Amino acid sequence: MSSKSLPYSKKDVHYDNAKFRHRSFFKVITQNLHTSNVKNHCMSCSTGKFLLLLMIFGVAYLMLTHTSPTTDGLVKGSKNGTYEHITSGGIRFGNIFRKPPRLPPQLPPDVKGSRGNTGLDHRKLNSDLKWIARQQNVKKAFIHAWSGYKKYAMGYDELMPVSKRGVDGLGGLGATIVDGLDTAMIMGADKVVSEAGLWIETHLSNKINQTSQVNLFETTIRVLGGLLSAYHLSSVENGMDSTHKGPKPVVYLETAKNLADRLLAGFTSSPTAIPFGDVVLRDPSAHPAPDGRCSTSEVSSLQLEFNYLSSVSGDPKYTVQSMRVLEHIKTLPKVEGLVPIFISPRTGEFSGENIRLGSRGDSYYEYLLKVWLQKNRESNFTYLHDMYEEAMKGVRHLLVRKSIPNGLVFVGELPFGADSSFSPKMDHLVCFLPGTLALGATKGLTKEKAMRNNMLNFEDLENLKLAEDLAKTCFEMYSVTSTGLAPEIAYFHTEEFSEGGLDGGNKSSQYMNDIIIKPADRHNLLRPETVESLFVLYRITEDPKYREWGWQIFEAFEKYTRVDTGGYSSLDDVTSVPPHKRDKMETFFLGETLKYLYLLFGDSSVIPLDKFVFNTEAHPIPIEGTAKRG
Ligand code: DMJ
Repeated sequence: MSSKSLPYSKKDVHYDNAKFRHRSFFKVITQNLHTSNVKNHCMSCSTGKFLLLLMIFGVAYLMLTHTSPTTDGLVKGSKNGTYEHITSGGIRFGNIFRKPPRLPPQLPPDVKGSRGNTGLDHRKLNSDLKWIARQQNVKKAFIHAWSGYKKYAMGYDELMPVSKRGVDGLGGLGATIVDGLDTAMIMGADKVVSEAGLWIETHLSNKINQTSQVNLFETTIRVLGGLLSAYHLSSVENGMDSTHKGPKPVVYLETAKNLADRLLAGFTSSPTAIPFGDVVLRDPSAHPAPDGRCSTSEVSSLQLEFNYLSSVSGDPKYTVQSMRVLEHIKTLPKVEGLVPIFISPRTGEFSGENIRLGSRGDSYYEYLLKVWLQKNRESNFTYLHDMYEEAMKGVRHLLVRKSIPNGLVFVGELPFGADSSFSPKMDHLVCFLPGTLALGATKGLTKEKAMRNNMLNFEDLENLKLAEDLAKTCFEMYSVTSTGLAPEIAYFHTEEFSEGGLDGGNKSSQYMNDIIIKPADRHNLLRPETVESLFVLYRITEDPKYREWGWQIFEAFEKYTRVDTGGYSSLDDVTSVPPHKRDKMETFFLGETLKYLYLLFGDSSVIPLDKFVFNTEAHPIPIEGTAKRG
């Protein structure tokens, strides 16, 4: 499915109107001759006939000279090598016809050409239509999530869908609005784009200027990342859509600059290269978190956003400050590339010995790879790839084990450092890793293309294999429970570790004895990591099982987390049916979970992985030199 062509109008899949069906050029002309009013008025006179013929040939000429690929999403422009957007109900392209006519879904050329020849072609056709329809279900879910938020919580950070009110859990910058905006753009949810855009234009700057304390990391990945991605996706200068609803792109950029200028206090207030975690935007000023430490993942997951802002604003200060963190961490001692989950902004040293790829550790590893990719693998940044590769070797050597009795591959923890005991605990957060490993192996190309071009070395192949094994484990963490939804944390049964079984499990799962879910870990926060990895693995391996797994997970979200009056809720216990709703819709459900599902079911040329990196909150940022700058 990597390069299938779908038209910009596949959002109209249910639109069954003959006048929108595909007709050959010949048919268009002949039908026009039969039906045109112009014919009735003009065919009786020869000047009329001449004018009609002139018009037909004029239209034919335009159609032939301006045909566009009907690929969904970004396609390479023919003239200048930049990338233009074509929409699947989402991102559109700037071409001769600004507003293209609404058309029904068209089939990819390979399906079209051979339709009806074999049973296989019919199956392929049905499969394509199935995924188009499933993608629309995700869009509907997004609109349902937004409608609840808009009704009960507009302007607040998050929706509490059961008690039908809003809550400011992230400093009060309307985080759901900004986090969800680029998802709406990608889906072509125009009404949401204009409502969110209007709120940002009218309120966000005031909020930023008046807000007291925010967390540097959360605000950067969700709000700054969301603004920058919205800026890019709405900028016609970037070959993007000029018809997006909402304010001009510069509004997003100016708001992003105002926010980032204040967030910079986190870096400039610290005596070391490691920033303080809490920033008072109003002042602006910054201070360390109460225990004086920062999470390693938090200080090392700011660079994609600040680098991109430097690139589009022309001001290097954002890059300079944020990259100092990674340059500094490069010099610190590590355990086979692995790092403790805390670091001190006062001393610049790691704090404690706890090593894990779950909470507080996760996106450190993700950004080593993605910043290197963002910088187009330039030699100045090779050190990041070296750090990433060493760390992944360390993961394979020190953290990867297999469960018993059925051999699920998982990534455990070293809570007291490498010389102490191994814990078979895996946070759901670790499920970002399969996607990152696969991306690192092929650099965003399909596996098939990377193999054909002889691009995969031993490390890449090992990492790709691990990615596939871990993605299966992450999926089984869902299918082993009675709701079909994963817990926040799972333990794995090994020779050394065994603890009660899993009560409330799915009796038909063969992994009931491999996975242990402790009572305190049974909640589900609508997190994205597994579907994120399924999306990346599908793009890279083109194996349809990842889509099927994603659909199964989406159906479970629909069944157990949907609140009829609007929105979706996190759950208390995924092992009990029906599960009790926690009454919180996290912003990343709109920003990440639904976006990755939508992209998983859609055409692979939308936001291609060799042209964009997703920040850790799923906001796509262009790789330098591959998409035109604004
Ligand atoms: C998101 O805010 C980001 O993905 C972050 O890196 C950690 N996880 C949450 C979603 O689970």
